[in-house]
Amino acid sequence: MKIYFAASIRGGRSDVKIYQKLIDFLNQDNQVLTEHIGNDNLSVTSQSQTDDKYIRDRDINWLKETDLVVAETSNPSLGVGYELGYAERLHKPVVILHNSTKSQLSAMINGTDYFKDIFEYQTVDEAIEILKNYRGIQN
Ligand code: 6IA
Repeated sequence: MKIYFAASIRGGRSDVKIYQKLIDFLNQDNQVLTEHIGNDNLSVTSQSQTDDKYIRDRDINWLKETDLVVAETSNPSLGVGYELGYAERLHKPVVILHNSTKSQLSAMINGTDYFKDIFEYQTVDEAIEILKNYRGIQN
């Protein structure tokens, strides 16, 4: 299945190693459309607004074609919040992984009935276990 993995980019890259491990796990039996999120060298500096428009439109097209959205929300990110709202509008299944020792999940996400699969985790192994047990993911 196609998976749209969403996580912080300009919101901050301190958890990139965690994103990498989650993407590697998901990619074993699925196709992660947004592998670049786990790339340690991804530049977060804007080139131009045209580039940003290209990125935004490409990401929304991937969101439209995906079977599932997996969002890591521990590092707050405007882009991830936007993607989650868009995924709700498209009625895409969404799994949210959150470590609340790092931040408190926004009320706008936690308080949205559509997001019923919000999972708390602390270690990457725990997060992978959650994904393994999620009925909508092939493994
Ligand atoms: O507000 P943020 O940058 O933290 O938003 C992160 C979310 O928006 C991710 O889940 C991505 O799907 C999407 N996103 C934001 N920037 C990019 C990007 N280019 N490439 C792909 N998806 C992105 C990053 C380089 C750019 C900052 C020059």
